[in-house]
Amino acid sequence: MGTLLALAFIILLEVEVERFIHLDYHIELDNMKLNMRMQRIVAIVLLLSIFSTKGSHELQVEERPSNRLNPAIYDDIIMWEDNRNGNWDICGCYLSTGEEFQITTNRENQLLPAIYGNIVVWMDNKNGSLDIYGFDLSIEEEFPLTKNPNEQRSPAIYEDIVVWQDDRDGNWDIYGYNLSESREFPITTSESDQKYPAIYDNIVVWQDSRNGNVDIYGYSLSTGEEFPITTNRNPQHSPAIYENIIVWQDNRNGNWDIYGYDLSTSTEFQVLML
Ligand SMILES: [Ca+2]
Ligand SMILES: [Ca+2]
Ligand SMILES: [Ca+2]
Repeated sequence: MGTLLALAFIILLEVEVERFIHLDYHIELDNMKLNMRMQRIVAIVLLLSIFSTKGSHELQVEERPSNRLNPAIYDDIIMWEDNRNGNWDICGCYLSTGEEFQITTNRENQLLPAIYGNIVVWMDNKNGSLDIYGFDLSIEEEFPLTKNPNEQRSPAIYEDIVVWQDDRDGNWDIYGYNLSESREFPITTSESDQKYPAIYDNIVVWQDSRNGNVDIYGYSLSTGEEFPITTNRNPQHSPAIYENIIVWQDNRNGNWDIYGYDLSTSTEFQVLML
């Protein structure tokens, strides 16, 4: 930086010296040379200002590290929530290249991303109550799934179905959205709270307190039927599902264990270390 400034100063001096020496000779030719020198000086000063601005910007980023929470992954893409701009946004990167990108810039908070294929969904506070929004990575376009004035949280996605927990009726229910039909539909509106949905193929599962304690329930998108997975009177929380297996955390033994249920054999089991 200092060297470049010195260079600009030297060129400026050269111009003044030439102006003095050639004052009475070849005035037109010298004026042309002087103009060219002046243009060089302007170009150097402009470059200096650009490098100076870029340098200070990079310094600010280094001085304020951001937090990255709640990752989700599909294929080569990892998504997370990121507060690098002083509020929570949805960011991601390609695992193979490390190239990062940001899909929301709204100053309110965007949180809890989930991803399937080219579609990223999250909960979004831009309208003053948490809503569910989506982003199509293939066309770089954002779209709302629900802007209901009550709260919607915890989205999950499988193929073209998005599910979430929804407070529009004064208690938590599970709602869904069919992306290919642009259609919202209720999955359960049972009284008391249904929360933390997960989805695989045509099965949606969640934690459900309709029996006065928290249980695990499920719903088949193909038959439209709801079914209990466990109604044990102790608490069962936070289900996850892959193929025919549902797993959750279970307090039936007085501490939190992991239990599971096999949909193909209708059997419950405890996940134990062998
Ligand atoms: Ca934001
Ligand atoms: Ca809302
Ligand atoms: Ca409910």
